[in-house]
Amino acid sequence: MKANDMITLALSKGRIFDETLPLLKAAGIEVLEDPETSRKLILPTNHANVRVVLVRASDVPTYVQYGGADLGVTGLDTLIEHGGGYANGVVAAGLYQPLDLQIAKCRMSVAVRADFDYAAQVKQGARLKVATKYTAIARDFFASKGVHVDMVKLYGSMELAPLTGLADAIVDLVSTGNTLKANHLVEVERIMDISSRLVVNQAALKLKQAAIRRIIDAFEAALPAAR
Ligand code: PRT
Ligand code: MG
Repeated sequence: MKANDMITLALSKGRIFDETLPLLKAAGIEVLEDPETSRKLILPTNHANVRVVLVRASDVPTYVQYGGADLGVTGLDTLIEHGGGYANGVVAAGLYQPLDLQIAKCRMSVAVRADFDYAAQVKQGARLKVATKYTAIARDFFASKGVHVDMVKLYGSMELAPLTGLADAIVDLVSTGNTLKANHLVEVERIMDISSRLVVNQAALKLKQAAIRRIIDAFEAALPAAR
């Protein structure tokens, strides 16, 4: 088989891998190794010409944009941050976004300590100290509201920032709300709903049209809206 017949799909371990498996199955593709037990970063499938590469969630758009993978599955949050914000729409050159896969759903929200009067601070025009991993989304959101912010970039455990005085507010993903609750934080604004998207390298789509189309079509047919 020629190397350029190979289809490479980039996934991250955890919820994205787990929730993409049923879609792959609908496309007749089965991953032959379990990423939780295997140390391999390239996983074979039951199709000799389809393989899965495991990358960090935030690296999926990069792999697909630059052709390290033909397709990938990534959260809208990660996709927007990769594109530098949503003020100009969700764009990244060479990245085709054919499908909302409706998996790994959550929302991007603003949260504060239960004893912090967010509404009053915003109304007074106070400068807010905001801690987040999602600086582009947070910047665009507060700019659209005309709220001035000092941004503190964090890489994890955002919930700790308001509890330690590092920030007034956080911008983070919320699913059940249990993490906020456990840390005495309350959600004060919902910025956007988040789900995972299929992303495709535009050049690969042209070169491997038939094989990639087959996967996109099978994923699409397996989505809840199509049923
Ligand atoms: O974890 P790592 O640093 O390796 O990377 P990552 O966090 O980018 O990857 P991963 O696998 O954790 O998340 C991948 C994608 O899943 C994200 O980009 C989102 O699009 C989506 N997703 C869906 C979530 C959640 N739900 C979610 N609840 N990502 C993270 N969370 C976290 C959230 O940040 C918070 O800490 O879970 C906590 C809140 O959950 P609840 O249920 O307590 O509200
Ligand atoms: Mg995570």
